[in-house]
Amino acid sequence: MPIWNPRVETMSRVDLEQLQLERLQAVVNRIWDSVAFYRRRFEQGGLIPERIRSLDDLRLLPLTVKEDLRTGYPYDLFAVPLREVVRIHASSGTTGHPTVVGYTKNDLRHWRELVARVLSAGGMTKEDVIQIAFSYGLLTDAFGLHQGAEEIGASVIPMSGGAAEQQISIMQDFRTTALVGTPSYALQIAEALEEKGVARSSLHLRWGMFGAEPWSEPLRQRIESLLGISATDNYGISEVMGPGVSGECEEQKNGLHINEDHFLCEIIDPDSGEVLPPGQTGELVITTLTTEALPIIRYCTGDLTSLHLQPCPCGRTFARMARISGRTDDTFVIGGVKVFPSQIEEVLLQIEGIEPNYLVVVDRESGADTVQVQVEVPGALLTGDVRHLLRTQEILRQRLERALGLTIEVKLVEPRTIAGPRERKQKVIDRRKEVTP
Ligand code: DLL
Repeated sequence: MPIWNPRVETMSRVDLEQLQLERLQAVVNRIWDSVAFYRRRFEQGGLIPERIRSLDDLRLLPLTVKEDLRTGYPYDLFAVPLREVVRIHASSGTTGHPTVVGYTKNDLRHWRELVARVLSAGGMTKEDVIQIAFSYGLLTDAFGLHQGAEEIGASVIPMSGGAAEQQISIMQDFRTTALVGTPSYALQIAEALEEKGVARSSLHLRWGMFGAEPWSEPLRQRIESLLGISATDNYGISEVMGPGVSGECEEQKNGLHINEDHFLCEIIDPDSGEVLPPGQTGELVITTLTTEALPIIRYCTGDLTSLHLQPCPCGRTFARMARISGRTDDTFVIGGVKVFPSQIEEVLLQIEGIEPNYLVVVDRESGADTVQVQVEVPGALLTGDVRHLLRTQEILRQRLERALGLTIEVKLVEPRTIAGPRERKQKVIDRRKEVTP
């Protein structure tokens, strides 16, 4: 499989680390000069940019968390004036403040290049017709992948979401060879194909590149066999750019190559903050090395993975990260939209007589993700007037659906039935990982 930028993607680790150090020193100097938030943080820690002399010194720098970006909403953490920003996106999720990401012209140039690398690693070339099945909008997904697909010279179809049948007929008519979207959507499309008895031979599909949410090896196999494609995983997070952070190579499908010349990745113990060695699982922390508009230092992604430095038979020298195995918090992703349990809590707190004792069960049925919110209600409500009970259930459902923008099933349960997870602090059970489709 061709490597998009062989000079960079196969460079020796020694050269790579030298490049990373130079870029790290440059970014630290830049934010010291231009982002008051970081200047304050550095000063509080008695740190000056000159202190960063080796890559190991990275750990002297403070961690940045999502809350910092929210507090700085919308533009406080930007390192350039707005006139230099040519694109603005926002992260998914929260009802309150999303986190805002800005891009300069150079940032967009880099973004295109990095997504091009990931698409090439997934097998795609200028010969392909790539159907982007992410929604075009504020999120980084569709636009990020779209411009990378154009960069490799492919013919790009900005399909967006929609009914699986529409995706299928466009695939047939436009002779789509590659599908790009979330794995759950790909499965829905694949199952619709099977249900409708559409012959696979009526499609020209060869590749699939899926990401933006967790998925498993069995799910990959199922999608591959239903669609008759080779499917790869790709990872990104809007706070540091969006898609294009890392992606699997089609040859190995064993870990996602990180674009390490633009992102410095660490794995930390989420409780102690201690940096963990390669191979150990912990929280992925990313420092951007080239970003101009929103440079970010040691960003705690909340995603659990491990890093692997062993050479890959594909020839790329960039470290690989394991498939994301979970989250440090209870955030979960449905169809590419991130949901924070605090959003559910906010809704419950607004309803009189209801305590925010709840458990979210995320599952997958016939390819579609489902969300059930179990809520403890006073015993008197359960044994009292049935109409009142049903009304409460309906109000909860409507308000949760409005707040989260998702279809929700509400189940009212007796007091203290959710005691276990509550004590464990765990508010979400994600059964999708257990499902072998
Ligand atoms: O989801 C960027 C993206 C778009 C990546 C399209 C890949 C493809 P956010 O909306 O900020 O950005 O959500 C980022 O999604 O912290 C992970 O929890 C989750 N996530 C992204 N990719 C994967 C993946 C985009 N391949 C959050 N596997 C991240 C598991 C993923 N989780």
